[in-house]
Amino acid sequence: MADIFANLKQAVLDGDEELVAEYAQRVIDEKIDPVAAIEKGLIKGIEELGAKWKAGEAFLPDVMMAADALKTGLDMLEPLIAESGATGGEAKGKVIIGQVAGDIHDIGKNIVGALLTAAGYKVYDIGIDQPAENFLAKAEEVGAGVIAAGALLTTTMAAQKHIIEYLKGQNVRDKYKVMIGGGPTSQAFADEIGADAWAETADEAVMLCNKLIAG
Ligand code: B12
Repeated sequence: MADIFANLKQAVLDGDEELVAEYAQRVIDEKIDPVAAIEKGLIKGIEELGAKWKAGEAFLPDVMMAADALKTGLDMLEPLIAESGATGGEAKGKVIIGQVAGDIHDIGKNIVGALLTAAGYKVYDIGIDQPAENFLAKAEEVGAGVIAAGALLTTTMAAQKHIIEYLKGQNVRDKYKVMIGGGPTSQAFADEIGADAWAETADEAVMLCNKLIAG
């Protein structure tokens, strides 16, 4: 089992889509835990490459290829995760998730969305580079209770703050719980901008969403 995770990680590091697909298929065929394959395999690969990029040992095209390879694996494994959450009954709640304006990173957001779906939430993913208005428009349309906004750049964190200000300006702040996340964010930042929750990982996002909905 550890082998397949290491292989997935290496295939992401190498930006080898075909190999990632081959190993992801093995995860499916051998009924290996897809969340573990994502967390211990795919994510480890992109994290290691990210560190190399920062150190000047890898370049943007390498990261782009690795991100594409990772997404191939994620696309194959996500349906398994969603299935595991198919409760057949009422959804626990509705969540709008998106990446804020100016930010196109979507791997972390997609994983958070997949785990929330698995946990029984109805997740509406509005995609990347989304202005505050789109978060609110979708939330109003479907009657969501939670708005989750991700930012991976220090420069786009301001857009998370803007979402909260926008909700206030529209007099709907109390209608929604706002959860934020992504690399440069922190609990201190969430407190500063008045977000209801900050999640460091996808697992934590699920736990906090349960709390937000219950509370
Ligand atoms: C892959 C990647 C890319 C890919 C993105 C592909 C894609 N489809 O997502 C590409 C190559 C396109 C890219 C582009 C850029 N990137 Co980039 N990228 C990365 C990298 C290597 C990995 C990010 C990732 O996917 N990690 C794996 C996921 C699973 O982890 P995660 O995102 O942290 O998510 C977890 C948590 O944060 C949390 N979470 C995430 N999102 C959300 C959302 C919510 C709502 C919640 C609750 C939780 C949550 O849960 C997740 C799972 O546990 C990081 C380095 C790093 N170590 O983070 C740099 C990094 C984020 N990128 C960086 C930069 C600078 C850029 C560019 C500006 C580069 C350039 N010069 O063009 C552009 C920006 C484009 C833009 N406008 O957004 C910097 C940001 C620096 C900063 N602090 O501002 C980083 C940190 C690299 C670095 N060390 O310099 N990038």
